[in-house]
Amino acid sequence: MMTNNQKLINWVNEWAQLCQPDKIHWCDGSEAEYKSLLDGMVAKGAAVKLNDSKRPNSYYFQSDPSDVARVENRTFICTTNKDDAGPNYNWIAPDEMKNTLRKLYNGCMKGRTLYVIPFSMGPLGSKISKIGVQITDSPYVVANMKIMTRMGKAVLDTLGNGDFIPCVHSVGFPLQPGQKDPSWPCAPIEQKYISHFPETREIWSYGSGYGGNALLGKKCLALRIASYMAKTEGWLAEHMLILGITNPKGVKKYFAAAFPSACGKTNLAMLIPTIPGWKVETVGDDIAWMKFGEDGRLYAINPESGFFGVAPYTSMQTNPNAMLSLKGNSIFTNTALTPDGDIWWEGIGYDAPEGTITWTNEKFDPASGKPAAHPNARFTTPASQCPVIDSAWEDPRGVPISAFLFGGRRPTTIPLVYEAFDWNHGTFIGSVIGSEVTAAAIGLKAGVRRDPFAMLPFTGYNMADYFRHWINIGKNAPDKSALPRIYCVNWFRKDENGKWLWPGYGDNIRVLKWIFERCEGTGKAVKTEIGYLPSTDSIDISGLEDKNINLSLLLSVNKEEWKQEIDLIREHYAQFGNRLPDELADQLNELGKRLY
Ligand code: O2Y
Ligand code: MN
Repeated sequence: MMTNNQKLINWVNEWAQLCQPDKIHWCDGSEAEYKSLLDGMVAKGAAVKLNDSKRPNSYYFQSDPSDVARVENRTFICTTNKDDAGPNYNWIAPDEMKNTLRKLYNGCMKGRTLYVIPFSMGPLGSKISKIGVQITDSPYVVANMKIMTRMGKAVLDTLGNGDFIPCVHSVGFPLQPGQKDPSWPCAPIEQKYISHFPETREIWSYGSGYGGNALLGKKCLALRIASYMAKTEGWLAEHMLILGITNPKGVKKYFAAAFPSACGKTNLAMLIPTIPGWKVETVGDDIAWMKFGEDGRLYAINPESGFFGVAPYTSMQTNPNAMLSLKGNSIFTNTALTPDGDIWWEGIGYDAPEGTITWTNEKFDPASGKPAAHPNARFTTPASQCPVIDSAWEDPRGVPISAFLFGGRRPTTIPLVYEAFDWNHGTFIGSVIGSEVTAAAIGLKAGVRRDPFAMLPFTGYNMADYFRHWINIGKNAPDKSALPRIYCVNWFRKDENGKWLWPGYGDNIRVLKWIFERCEGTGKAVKTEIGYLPSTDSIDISGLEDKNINLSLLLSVNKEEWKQEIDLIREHYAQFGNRLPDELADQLNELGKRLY
């Protein structure tokens, strides 16, 4: 045992008694431990070691076809009162959930090893960081946690006799004596439970070995439990990337940005500017924890130490920095495997070599119409390998945030960029972001799918109370003039023929540049009904390949579309009843008055 923390030792022993593993292993976080776990999985046929001359120290996994993504319908917020979970979450009372799960956990680790993973979300020793301890019976989870968090003995040393956030995980597949272990053990969907107890700061996850269901530091701790703690303690735990942007004079600022899925969040975090002299560097690609510093500014850390990114359509064209981060020391899950021992996926930028194996372990037939990689195939890779990782990415004090960006995929209505009038208006903008979906997306109604602050699956409490928390952060800020400015961005506006109006990718620097200049006090803007918009001459389009950029359309406010938007926002707000903060209802009314 590597600790004298009696509370931790007792907790591990209690769970071991219930789960009945064959062995207990306290993870020290060493390279030797990592290698031995992965080599063990290779020996069992659960993993493939990739060709060292192509991708050194990297491994390939195929999950069970029933266990390929976060399972929102099996994710629960277990607060004492149902209303505290609110209208957007599955709720079961804590005692009832614990009774159900104790029965499932009983003997669930038979034939397996219980791994104890001490981990820190955030740099060790930072005032903003939090320590968790996850128990799991999945060596795959241990290996991924080693990349995604600071993990092992050093964490126990920092913890001493202090408090930790307890995280329980099992794949839910006990082994009878002599029973063969499948390469990806997991439980059937109706036995999967990703359960959060925000009031007691506990996570109990059962039945899935995949991503956000199983790497409990990420969505479960760093967003659902942390957002509840942040509300109670007066800070922010957000589903935001963090980037540093430097102008040609060497002045640097940091922005944090929230987007619903499929908006290119990782691409923006690692953007390569198309305007000479500008530089973008990455602090984080998914989560930001922020607290006020002594100077009254909000300081952000990335609580993670790796990227768990979507592989398909990541390429040297769309995101060279992500591709270069994957040069080695990485884990690939549900991509395709090439005959020469490397990985492949749709949109990687070249054809699959003959003999490529799909994520379902079949020979890939491009004519079959079935993809070789699962659309949610993932890479797990150390953030330190990103060629543009920011020099301050592990600064325990965090980085000072100058601007928040909120976005979504909106073919109509929303201009390329606009600035909020003030904090409450910015909170209003965050509370209504979303992406337009077509009816073809299975199980969804066509229209705008709202994903407030991109936190819909991730607040550990009632979304209306989360809005109230954002209003309160502005109200109680030590220096209101030091609060980040708030922007709405939309790279996805189309013309009447359905053609994208904006090139996106590296050209998004042109929008970031305007935001940078606004924060400096130099960027020009016009006041409109919806916020401050750039004057058309203040977006730098010099050197753009496409000379026909229609900036007037990109920056136009179509009043008829906005009147419809108001009706849609009213419907969205209705679900929160009288828990919706008055300040947001007022924002909507004021917008209406400005437009009618
Ligand atoms: O499918 C999963 O389990 C991964 S979910 C995920 C992973 C990395 C970053 N963001 C997300 C997300 O769902 O927002
Ligand atoms: Mn995410």
